[in-house]
Amino acid sequence: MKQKIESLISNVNSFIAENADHAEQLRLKYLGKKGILNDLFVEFKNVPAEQRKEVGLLLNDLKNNVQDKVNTLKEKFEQGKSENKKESIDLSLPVDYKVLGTRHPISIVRNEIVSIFSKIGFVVSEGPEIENDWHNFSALNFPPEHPARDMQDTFFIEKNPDIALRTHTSSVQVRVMEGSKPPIRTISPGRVFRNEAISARAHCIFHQVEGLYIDKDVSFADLKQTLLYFAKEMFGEKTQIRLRPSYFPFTEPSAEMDVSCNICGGKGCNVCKYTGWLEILGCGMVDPNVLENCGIDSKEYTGFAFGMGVERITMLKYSVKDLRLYFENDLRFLNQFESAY
Ligand code: 2NM
Repeated sequence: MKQKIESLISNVNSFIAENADHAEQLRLKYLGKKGILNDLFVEFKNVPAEQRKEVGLLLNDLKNNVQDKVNTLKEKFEQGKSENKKESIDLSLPVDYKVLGTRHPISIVRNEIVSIFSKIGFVVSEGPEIENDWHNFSALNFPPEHPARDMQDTFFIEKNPDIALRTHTSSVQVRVMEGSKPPIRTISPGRVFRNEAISARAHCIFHQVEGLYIDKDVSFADLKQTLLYFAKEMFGEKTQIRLRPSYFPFTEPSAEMDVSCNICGGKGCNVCKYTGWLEILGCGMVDPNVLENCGIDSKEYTGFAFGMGVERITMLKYSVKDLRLYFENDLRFLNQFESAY
């Protein structure tokens, strides 16, 4: 037993701990309820009388050594901890700052358009990007032979002539009209798809925001005032608008809206091609056929609608010269945009 205790003492003295847990493990191993020392004290009862004194002293040595070792180790690790703490609030250390991403310019402008119309009671509606012929064309008064229905202009799914990628977000508004009663005041932002060759000015995927307002006695004057409010909010208080007659299958009468060029202030520059005006959206009074197709009584209700391309407005707002930049995800381009939106 004497030898056993001596070897344990030397184990304890050479014990190495890497952290406070190790020190605690040492304590439990020797001083715990089921620890080595308890076992040894039980064994001690059988030690012959002439050895008791010597073994007893050794046992006490072992106990004290363990106790001392554990105390010193714990003290050491405690101290280490508080030294670490001091370091963690070292105010002279350089900041480990994270580089924040920026919002995509298309999202910034889309959010801004939505927010301008939200302020006058338009609520956002969304719908599927894969649409059937009814919601994308027929309900919107497109005649059966309209060129937009051609494979060359529209992406059809699996050559199924009934299912295609939506070519405008008016399809969302057909769904809104079918599913609710006037008054309707809604705005539909979203991606649309057209089978076009990609260039600096055209892309097969782009973003639209379309608006729709239906109620009793909605007039062209309401349309004009709403769009004037939008133009001033978007391009500045001094902005003027003009409407030119146009044609869309789903509106009658139809118009295209220009805003005064805010780059040259209307004097003429290369952005407005020396006209002083920039075309930004299409609009009109919803054709009574469209209202009827969607289950709205065209004798009781009238409405106006408009649609704009987010890429084009973003180009004007940020002088972006090539549409392809929006899709390339080049950080040198994207990092130039910062916004609260
Ligand atoms: C435009 C131009 C004119 C339009 C029409 C509709 C609907 F669903 F109410 F018939 N939504 N959007 C519309 C009208 C869109 O985009 C150039």
